[in-house]
Order: sequence, then structure tokens, then C-alpha cells
Amino acid sequence: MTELPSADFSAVLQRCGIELPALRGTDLSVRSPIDGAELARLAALPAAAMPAVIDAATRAFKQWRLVPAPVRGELVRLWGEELRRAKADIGQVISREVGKIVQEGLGEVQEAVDICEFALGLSRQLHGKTIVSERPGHRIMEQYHPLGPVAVITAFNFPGAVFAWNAALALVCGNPVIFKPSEKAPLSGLATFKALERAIAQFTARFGEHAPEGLAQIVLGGSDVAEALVDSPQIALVSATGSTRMGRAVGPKVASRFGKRILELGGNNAMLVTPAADLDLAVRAIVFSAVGTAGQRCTSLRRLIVHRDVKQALLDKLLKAYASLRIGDPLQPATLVGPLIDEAAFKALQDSIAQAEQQGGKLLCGGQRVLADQFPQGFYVAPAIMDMPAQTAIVKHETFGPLLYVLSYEELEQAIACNNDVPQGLSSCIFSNDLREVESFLSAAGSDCGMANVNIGPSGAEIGGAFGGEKETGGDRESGSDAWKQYMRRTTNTINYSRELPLAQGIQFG
Ligand code: UN1
Repeated sequence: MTELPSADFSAVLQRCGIELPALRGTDLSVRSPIDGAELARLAALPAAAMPAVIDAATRAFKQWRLVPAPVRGELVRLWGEELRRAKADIGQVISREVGKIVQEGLGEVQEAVDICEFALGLSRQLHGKTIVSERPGHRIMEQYHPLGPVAVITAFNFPGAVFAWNAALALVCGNPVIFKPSEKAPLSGLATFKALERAIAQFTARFGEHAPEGLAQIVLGGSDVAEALVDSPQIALVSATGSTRMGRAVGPKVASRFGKRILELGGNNAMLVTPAADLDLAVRAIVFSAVGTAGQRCTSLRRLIVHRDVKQALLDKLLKAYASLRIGDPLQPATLVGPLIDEAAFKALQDSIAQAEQQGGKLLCGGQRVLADQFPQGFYVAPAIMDMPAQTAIVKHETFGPLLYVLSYEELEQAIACNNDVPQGLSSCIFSNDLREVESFLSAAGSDCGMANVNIGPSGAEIGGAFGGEKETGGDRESGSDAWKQYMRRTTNTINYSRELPLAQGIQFG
């Protein structure tokens, strides 16, 4: 039997602070989608161990909430520095474990660095409002206080960045975190988490008791471990990223105990291309957003809604671009499209193509498995484009892979209606240089998605904006803007500094 993992990858993991012998077990088999090789076999935490983990976070909260927010900011600053230092190694772990190309593996680590810096700035800006009172000698103000332990449950496709989005904000907001990474990507989760542990060690050396035991914990395991977090009344906020099916299970459970939740679920993101579009720019955006990460981003472009007058011209350019895509080993710097995460993802893609054909679709290119000789256990596909006669049932379904449906329209209103006529509401965009078209798309009667872009694709959002979507995407926001407020509890304080006791609404009592 071959030694797990290969010597060079062992060295990368070690530099990331991952000591495999200590984690070794039989429960979780971690395979690289590049060639199906087993990277590690890890022990899963039994659900019975979860109460102790949750209790440790609860104890840590009591201390951490009292640390001044700008001091808490110092911790995420150190985390950002550690991530920067380890960027190449963590990027490589992500590439090997989930098949991202080198640039996207590095980009994901950068996204984690960026949110640490954002959170550092935020640590001095967690302010509430001062509100004028209707009563003399009174003042109203709001304060934002730490909330409690935060559970972060993530998906395989952003195994490091999504944890960082949540953890960096949770920590500056005064909350401990418990991280449950995807079973398909525990090593990437660990690599990102270990950088945080190193930051905590430095922070503790500097501030002593300020960084309590249990401030940040990682739990490797299955759905029973996730369920323990979802069901525990001690977990103040559950942030979960994944499928709509997962969200449907998690959301009501957290709601039934009146916990808070952030759900980031499926997307079915569209691009409108109007006759006033720069087609060359559109093609570049389509290629990045439809085939980047092999179509496995929740923000990936899945529907192209193009005006019939420019449809053929756009398709000609697009098919040419697709024909030149370099598909293959994601660790090779020239590769643009890596493998799908596993065979199940490949089968789901095949199934969607078959259904789309039954519903009148025509496959214009791709869809077939490639490189099977070189990688019998790796599932590489040629990105597919399908021309659809209408937005049929399968088009309304999120298929997590490089499958782009093309629909045509005549009137802008019809295109906007088509954009909105799916259960998901994450991201969307319009390519147009016509102010009227653009503003209509962004207006109250325009795109109903959490993100609506102009002349850029639906994916690859910066961390500064609030990230998330409407409808079956979950309705919540994370990352930038004021998403931090979800990690805190707001108190409204009315202060009377007069000698009277006037009642609001002019009520006379006694
Ligand atoms: C996801 O796919 O779960 O906007 C997150 C993007 C990335 C994050 C995607 N910044 O595509």
C-alpha cells in the first residue's frame, strides 16, 4: 500500500501546521479530485464529543466578550499575516483537495486575508446610532454587543474563504467560533484554521489571558457533528453554506430554538446580454464565471439570457473561446479548468444534460468526460453550452458544474422576468452600455437577486460588499458592508437625564 500522502504533499501539510499522524483515523477518506488518490484518512469526532466542544466555546465567550473590540481586531490582523505567509501552501492544499486551479487556490487564500483586514478595520467601527428622543432630557442610543458562540458549517467549494468570512467577523464581534468544514475538504479547512491557531498563540503570548481556551475550535466529522451544532441552544448563530436541501433542514431547526442563522444556499445566476453590450467583454466574463472553478461556485454563471439580435454573434465568439479552454491538472499553471469534485458531480451533470435534451435543449459544445485515460479516477469535463427553447424545469435547477444554458429574449422586461423566474436569488448581471437598460435591471422592478452587477460577471465578488441572496438562496448576507451586525446583539438604550418621568406617546398615568 502506498504511503499517504505523497512526500511532497506531506511537507506542504506540515508547513501548514497539519500533523497528520495525530489526525489519522478510518472515518474520513479524503481524496484528491485531480486523480482520485487518497490524500489522508482522518478520524471523525463522534457526536458525543460535541457537548464538551460547545461548553468550551460557551466558557470562552464569557471572557472574549469583555476584550475591547480593537484588541480583538489585533487577533484577526495576526491571522491575516499568517495567511499571507502561508498563502502558497494553503493555496496548494485547496488545489489538491478540491481541484481548484493554482490561481483560484491562491485567490481563495487572498479572500481570507482580505476579510481579516476588513474585520480589523471594523473592530474600531462596531458602532450603533444615537437617536433623538421625543421626550425632554432623554436620549436614545444603540449598542452592539457580542452574541455568543458561532458555528460555521461550510461547503467543499470555498473550503477556506467562507470560514474566514465568518470567523474574522465573529471574532472581532466578540464571539468564539466552531468550524465544521465539509467532509470533502477537511485539509483545506484545517490549513486555514491552523493559521488562526498560530495567530491565537501569538496573541496569547502578547495579551495573556485575553485569548481564552475554546475561542476557535475545528470539528472534523459528519452530519451528526453538524446537527449537534445546529440543535444546541448554546450556539447563538449558525452560519451554513451549501445546498438548498441542506438549508431546508438547518433553517427550521435553528428557528425552532430561536437561534440566529445565516444561510448561503444555491444560486442559479444569470447574465443578460443586450444589443448595447460590448460582446468581447461579455465573452471574457462568461468564460470566467461559467467555467471558473469548473462551474462549482455558488455564484457560477448558469444562464445566459441574450437578445436574439446578438445571440448568434455572441455564440460564435463564445464557442471559439470554449474550444480553446485548457482542461487538465489544476496544479499546472496554464490550466483553466480543473476536475469536478467527484464522480457524483459528474453524474449529476450528465443527468442535467440528458434532461435538458428531453426538454428541447440542444447541446452546442462540451459535456463529455475528458482525460479519462490519464486520470481514470478524476472527473474532468469539457464545459458545456446548451441552447434552450425556454426556461424549462431543468434550467430552474442548480447543477453544480460547467453547464451553461442559453436563452433568448426580445424585450428587456421579458429578460428581467426570466432572470427572476427561478427559485434561487443569489447573483445576476447585465452587459449593456445603455443607461436605461442598466438602471432598469438595477431598479426595484429589476433583478430580484442579492447581487446585481453591470458589465462584470456574477461570480468573483469582492469581500467589501454584503454577500448573499434572496429566495431559496436563504435571504441572509455575510462578508462585507454591515453583515457584521448579524454577529452581534443590538440593545436599544433610552436614558433619562431629567428629573421628570414623561411617558412616550404623551400617555398620562396617574
Ligand atoms: C461560494 O461559491 O460559495 O463571489 C462563494 C465569489 C466568491 C465567493 C463564492 N467570492 O464567487
